[in-house]
Amino acid sequence: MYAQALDQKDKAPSVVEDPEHLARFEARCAAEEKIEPKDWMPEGYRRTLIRQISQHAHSEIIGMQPEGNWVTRAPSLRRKAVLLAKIQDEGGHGLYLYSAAETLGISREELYEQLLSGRAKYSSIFNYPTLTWADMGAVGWLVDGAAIMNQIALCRCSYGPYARAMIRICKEESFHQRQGYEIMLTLAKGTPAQKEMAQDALNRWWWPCLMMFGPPDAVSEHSQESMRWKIKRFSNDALRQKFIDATVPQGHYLGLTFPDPDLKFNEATGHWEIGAIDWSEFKRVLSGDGPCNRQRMRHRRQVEADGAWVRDAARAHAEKRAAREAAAKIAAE
Ligand code: BYC
Repeated sequence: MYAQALDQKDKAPSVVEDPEHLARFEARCAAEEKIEPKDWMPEGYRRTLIRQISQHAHSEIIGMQPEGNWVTRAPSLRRKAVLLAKIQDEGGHGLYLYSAAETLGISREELYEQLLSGRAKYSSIFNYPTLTWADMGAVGWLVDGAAIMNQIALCRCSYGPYARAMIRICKEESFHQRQGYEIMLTLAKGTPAQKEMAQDALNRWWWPCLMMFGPPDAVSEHSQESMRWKIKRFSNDALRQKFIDATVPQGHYLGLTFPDPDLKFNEATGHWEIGAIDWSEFKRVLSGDGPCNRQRMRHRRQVEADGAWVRDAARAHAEKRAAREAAAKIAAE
């Protein structure tokens, strides 16, 4: 079912690893040791990390777009300042993550190229539109809420630079989640029209947020290996369930309902149970046919082209400076 969604990636030939190195590496992962950039690592581990960290970085950068849509229309100066700060945080997260990916031996230019050519993915969630101000609440509460659920576990990832980047990112994400919930709370306790706007946002964002955690465990291609290598600590379904259990009571506290007639609490297991997720929608979004995929990439390419002169100027300045320093060194000798 998912094969089609996966066919764009680089299927690099598998590398035969030295069994002694491999055994030592696996033992280090099992012993919860952090793997650092200069340590030996199997090619598959390196590739998996580049794939995941870069997908994560691209998500942060593309994720600025749906929120950027509301900067000029935020309902007050305070809301605008908070939203701007949040979007800047996302940009910062993208930069830490690109730096973490670079420690694995891939250049920033190559990472950008993979995004712009469509070879690298970014999170499915950012291909949905932000139609009303309540979407800023729903994105913070649900999208950042789902992100934290996934990322708290990544703070214990076996790869040191990724794990360390995640610690700071999670602190900021938790502020983002709270600001989103506070917007929802204000709307839910506001006029009937405001409450309706909050309900409509929850209706549209709920299912796509559940898809953020990735395909069901039974078809998750990378989970098993990533969990053995301690890159992932929990399976996609386990994190999805944690998110559902944490979020449903928050929605009920707002006085809102979830767009799922099958949602029910199972007293025996202590978990909320949901109806069937429409995985054909997830597959469609991943294959480039979501509501905003084309718009997001068009905008990203335009921004890249618009910024070319800045990169050229910075490069020319660095070259001039290096030449000046080299000349000064020769003169001093
Ligand atoms: N969207 O074997 P699986 C944020 C792909 S940013 C798109 O389970 P894995 C925020 C997956 O890549 C949130 N693609 O994969 C920013 C793979 O395809 P490839 C982003 C998805 O890697 C701004 C295939 O499906 N967070 O929070 O073991 C504002 C099979 O999946 C998705 C991260 O990136 C998806 N939702 O597990 C607000 C966290 N799900 O690569 C908020 C780091 C799956 O083989 N990433 N795919 O072509 C991860 O934890 C893991 O990569 C995933 C997937 C759980 C997402």
